[in-house]
Formats: sequence, C-alpha cells, structure tokens
Amino acid sequence: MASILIDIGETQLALQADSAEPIVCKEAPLLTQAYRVVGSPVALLHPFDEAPFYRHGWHSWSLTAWLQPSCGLLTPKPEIRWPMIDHPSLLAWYPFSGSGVGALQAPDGNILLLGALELDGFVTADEQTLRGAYWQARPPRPRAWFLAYGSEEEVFAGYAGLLGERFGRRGQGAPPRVWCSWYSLYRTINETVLKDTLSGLAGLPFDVFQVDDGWQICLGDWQANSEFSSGMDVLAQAIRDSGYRPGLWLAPLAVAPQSSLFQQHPDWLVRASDGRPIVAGHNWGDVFYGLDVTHPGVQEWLAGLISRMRKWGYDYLKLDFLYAAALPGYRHENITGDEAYRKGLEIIRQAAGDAYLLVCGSPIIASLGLADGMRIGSDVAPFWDNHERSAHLHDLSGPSTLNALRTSLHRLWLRPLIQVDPDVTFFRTRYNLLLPYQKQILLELAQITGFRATSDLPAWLDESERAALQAFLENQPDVCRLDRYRYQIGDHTTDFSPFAAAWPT
Ligand code: 9PG
Repeated sequence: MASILIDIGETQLALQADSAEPIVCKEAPLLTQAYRVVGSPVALLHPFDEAPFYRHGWHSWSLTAWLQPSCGLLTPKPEIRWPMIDHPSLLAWYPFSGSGVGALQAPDGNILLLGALELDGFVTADEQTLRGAYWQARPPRPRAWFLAYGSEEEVFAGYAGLLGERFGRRGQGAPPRVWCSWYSLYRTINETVLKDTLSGLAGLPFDVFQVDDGWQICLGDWQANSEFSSGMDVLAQAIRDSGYRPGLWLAPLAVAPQSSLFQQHPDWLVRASDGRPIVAGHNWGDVFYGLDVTHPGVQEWLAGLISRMRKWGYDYLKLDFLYAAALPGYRHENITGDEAYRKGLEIIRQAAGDAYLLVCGSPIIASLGLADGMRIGSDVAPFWDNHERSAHLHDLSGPSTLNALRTSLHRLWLRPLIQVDPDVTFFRTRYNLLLPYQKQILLELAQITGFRATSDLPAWLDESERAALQAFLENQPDVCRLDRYRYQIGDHTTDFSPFAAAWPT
C-alpha cells in the first residue's frame, strides 16, 4: 500500500491505496476529478471535518440517507432482526457505514464519493477519513473503487455508469403498472377474494396482477396452500383471462424451520461456525434461515422451483427476502455472501428466461444486471411513521410511508441501471391513516420512478378515488431533477426535503 496525493477540489489529499489513476466518465462528462483506485482497505484523509455522510444500506429496506454527524441514530435493536435491517457487520459501525458506496458533502456543496466496483465493498467515514474495504474474498479479487469529487448528480452518474459496465443494466422500457395484493389483504388472500378483485379492476389499465405472500404452504414449501385448492396455474389463467400478466411473490432463498425442505435438507443452509443454521430474521411467527446457493443440490432445486412458477404461467416474479442467502456464514463453496447471492440470482435468471424479476429485500449492488426491477426502500404502510420501531428500537427500516419515502428518495441514482420500485401508492381513504398530502407525496415519488403500483381493493375506492387511480395509471408526467430533493413533475415543482432527514422520530 502506498500513500498517493490526488487532486480533490483546489487541494491535494492523501490517499492510502495500491494505486490510483484519473479516469474519464462517459456518463458524467463534466466530472474532472474522478479516479480508479485499487486496494482494500483504501483510506482518504479529508479536510471536511464533521460533514454530512451519504449512507447506503445493504439491501432494499436498509436505511439510505444523507446523515448529519449529529443525527443521533443508535444501533437498531433487537439483534435477532439485524439481518432484516442491514448487513449485520455494518451495524457495528452504524450509522456512519454503508454498503458499496459512501460519500461526504464538502462545505461548498460538492460531493466526495467512494464506490466499490466489485461485490462485498463497504465504506465508512469519520471526521478525518473516508475508508473503503472489501469483505474477504478467496481467491482475492481485484479490489477496484471509484473515487470522485464534483456535483452530486455527476459523481453518482459516474458511479452508476461504471457499475453498469461492470454488472450490466436491465429494465429498459416502461416499468409495468402493478396491482399487488399485499398492502390491503396482507396474508389473508384466497382464490375468491382475488377473483373478485380481478372483476373489480376491470377497466383499470394495470399490466400485472401480482399475488403476494399468503398462497404458499410455508417458506421452502412453495406449493399452493388450502386457500388455493384449484392450484396456482388455474389462478394464473384467470389473471390472464382478465387481461393482465400473472405475477407471483416468493422468497426462494429463505427457509422456515417447519418446512419439509428444512426437514429433508438441513445441510442446505448458510451455517455459523458451530454448524447451526444462521438465523436470517424473524417473521411469520418464527425465525427463518437462508439457503446455501453454492450447494449443488440447492442449485438444482432452485432452478426447478423457478421453472415450476413459469410453467404455472407466472411471468412476473417478486422475489423477496433475498438477502437471506447473502449473509456472512459458512457455505459448501468458500465464497462471500454477495458472491453466493449473485450466483443464486444467476440461476434464477437462467430458469426464469424472459420473465420480469422484481427483487425485494435484496442486496442492491449484487442484483444489478440480473433483475429488471428492484425495491429501493422499506415497505410503505397505510400510516406515516412506525414510531415503536423508529423511536424505541432505533430502526428506520420498518414498514412505514415515511421510512419508505426516505430510503427510496436516496436511491434514485440507480435509475439508469434498473427499474426502481418505491412500493405502492394509496388512493383509498378506507383503512388508511395517511393524510392527503402524504398520499400525494408517495404518488409523486412513484411518478419520478415511473414504477406505478397499488394494492387498493376496488371495493374500497369511492368514485373520485377510482378516478384518481385511473388517471395515475393513464398519465405519466415529464419529470426533471432540479436538485437533491426537488423535482419538476409535470407543471409543478415538489420539494421532498421534509421527508429526507433521518433521526429517531
Ligand atoms: C410479504 C411482504 C411484502 C412486502 C415485502 C416484505 O421488517 N419486517 O418485519 C418486514 C416484514 C415484511 C416485509 C418487509 C420487512 O415485507 O417488502 O412488499 O411482499 O414481504 O411478507
């Protein structure tokens, strides 16, 4: 490792790295201070003292925001939920740590960005240094980074451009308009209510009708439960007969302890050093585990599972809780969590053919080039703040419209690489505590991304709400970014800054 002087702004800063060379970014032609840096760790001594830090969470739901040094965020509790919140190792330096990319804001408004160009990179910051490192990979990979200083738009565009070259881009074209069963029916779905919903939606121009969690026996046993006794293929046909593309939710890399998959293949899971499976989170009334996708048996099972969903007739798959297979742990093959996950997603992509893959609860960087769409924030909810989790458990990743807005707003730079899903918009007043302006803000965020979805049941909408939904699906206004939080949307400007800050609420 060498100490290298590089030009940043008007000065030269000391960088500890193996090498650094200036580069020109196609996607950010105005960027004059951009470098390709190699090393792990790399550390840059910066002069900005207590500067705002851009923290980028590891997976869809993980807090992503510009943080003030005084934001006062504490490490979230309880530990059993850590993997659902962020990469467990990042939580050790929480909140001034990020996955893949991190940035500091200089007093003049310019941004110093350090972004990993390989999997498994993380960035941390304090008053003197901006550091990047890779989790151990064997055999060692090239440890390349993008380091740039310039306007926020340019440094993120430059980084996105290089990520696209490295991992690929998908999701060109118009994002689908989706009706999703989760944020109204939650797990209480059955054939009758979904068929009634299909009839009620007649005339609304959705592209996809997506069945969410609740159709399966349990995580791992991806067969229809007793609420879907006609079979999932029959439901797919009913969806197609109504003029929509059938969409299905599944968490293919997560396994429930009561599943027959777990009983039959206890050796198919990511394990701790004592050989026991690693707990990937707690939901569905129990813990759940992550699949070891480096195991040949798992690979065959996974490809078979996805082919089965395709044969049932689903060509839009919402793949959820994917981080479960990316957690640090012991696997059949000695590779890192992000590498293992990407291998799993490659197998899924191969088996899915040209189906639309929406990843959710997924590592962000490791999904690029393989998924078509990506949830870029936590879940919305028919309420504003998840006060219990935000204030008492210090967890800003729980379902709430505020949490979803905040994190999604800070991931819009991913748009050139993948279709970004900010989660559903609400039109209903029924069973909804959101105020009109809160619903409007969510709607406008969806217009920025172009990814338009709702879960509202047609029977819950009055005439004017249904008309608003219809207009939302039929018209897509022109959108122009004005600055970090201000967007021109059609003929008006919206300032999202009141929803961007992160502190315990
Ligand atoms: C289905 C849901 C929906 C939703 C997904 C995901 O932190 N949590 O407790 C937590 C629970 C559920 C969750 C996200 C986080 O939601 O994002 O759209 O598909 O699963 O179970």
